[in-house]
Amino acid sequence: MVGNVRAILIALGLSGMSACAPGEVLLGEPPQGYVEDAKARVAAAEWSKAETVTVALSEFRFTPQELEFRKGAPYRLRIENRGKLSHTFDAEGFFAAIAVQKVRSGGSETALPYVKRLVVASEEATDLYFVAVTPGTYDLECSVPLHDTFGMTGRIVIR
Ligand SMILES: [Cu+2]
Repeated sequence: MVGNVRAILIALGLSGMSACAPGEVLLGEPPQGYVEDAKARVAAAEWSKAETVTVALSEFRFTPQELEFRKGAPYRLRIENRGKLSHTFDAEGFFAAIAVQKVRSGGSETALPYVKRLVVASEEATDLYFVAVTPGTYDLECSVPLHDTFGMTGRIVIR
């Protein structure tokens, strides 16, 4: 991996845990179960009104542990790793329930990606710009081995 790639997107359709740079995420057709008209929803949203929500990753918790979003509203979710270790923001059900405008990390941006998991290195941050689409309650966890056992789990609600 290139040293200046600070956060990593892992796209659906790539094998196993292989990581790739933000520019290599899966684009085009949505994976099964994802929002199919994400592009139109992103285009229709009023991004100047996007609310910023911050979640911190550390050893070994998400702060806050529960995130809540309103259906139809645009957000910038800032995921900050304030810990000493790399952590992931793993919430596939949630990612399938939103329309992503872009992901920004380490100075690079990826437009209209389908995201499965975000990996954030120590003292780095990733911004996820999205519209909340499908109401529901979704599990959040860090998928680094044992981190969930140590308490890195959470919940995301779209109302
Ligand atoms: Cu972790």
